[in-house]
Amino acid sequence: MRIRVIGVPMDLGADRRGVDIGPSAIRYAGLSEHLRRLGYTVNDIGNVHVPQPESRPVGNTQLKYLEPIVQVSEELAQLVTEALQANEFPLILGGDHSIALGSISGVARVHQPLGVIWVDAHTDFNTGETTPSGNIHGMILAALAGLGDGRLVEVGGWSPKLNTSDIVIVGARDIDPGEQNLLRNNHIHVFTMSDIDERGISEIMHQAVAIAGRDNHPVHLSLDLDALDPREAPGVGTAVRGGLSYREAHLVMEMVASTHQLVSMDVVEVNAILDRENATARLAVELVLSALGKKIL
Ligand code: HAR
Ligand code: MN
Ligand code: MN
Ligand code: MN
Repeated sequence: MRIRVIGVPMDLGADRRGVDIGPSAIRYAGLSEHLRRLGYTVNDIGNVHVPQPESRPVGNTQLKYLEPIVQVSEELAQLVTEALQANEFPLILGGDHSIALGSISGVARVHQPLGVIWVDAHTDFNTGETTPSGNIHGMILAALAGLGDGRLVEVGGWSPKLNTSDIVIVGARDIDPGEQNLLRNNHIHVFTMSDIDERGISEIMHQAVAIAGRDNHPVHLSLDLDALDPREAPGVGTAVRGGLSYREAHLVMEMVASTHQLVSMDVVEVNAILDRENATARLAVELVLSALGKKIL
């Protein structure tokens, strides 16, 4: 099995610099070597070009850097589709979570319907109307479901990329009021940290993979490192207390792997400036390995 690594040094979707060096930090943590040791052939094609925020106008403050984000998304979608057509597993390294617009659009062009497991402290289900920040990384899952500004929704030239019934969010604990309404009205499956505390991560993940992967559908995994507790993952821009433990996060990955339905993955929001000794990037590598089949025994 071959893996195609695609770096996206994107920080236009978030407020903080530092996620733009996420791809380098994850590579420096030994991603390719570890994947090879697991038996994969790795084809790292380098980074997509992303403009520096200082070189571009912010534009509409409800949809900051919309234009360059759409531009990068189109390019990334194309690269991801090409990887799948070449029979390689796309592993996309962020960058902020806005990169999932391009990555998932590229996968959904090939695999339809596509299930998505979105592991995140946030639900990223805002639109230009509900956003408290104007940061597009908080709107991506809604855009993929066909909600929000037309230019985000129409990336790749069609919409929606995902059925609302094929989306599962795991680890949520920070949801904005407008986002809550959208999630409820669209019947999105959200497993919050309270659900995980009450019922345990194993039961939650049995349900999550059953929903996203029903009828043997292909599944994309989008891993936002801020899903983990900040004690485990200090290098993220929007840390929220009370997240997944180290082992819970690994079990999430292991249970996704055991479906054998995973077709693509992105790893996002590693902020190398805020990190401590690259701990969050190293954790990201470990979690990727678990998602791609590494077992303890
Ligand atoms: N909900 C907030 C907003 O829309 C913050 C969400 C973005 N943070 C992330 N995404 N890291 O998961 O601005
Ligand atoms: Mn996110
Ligand atoms: Mn998040
Ligand atoms: Mn089917």
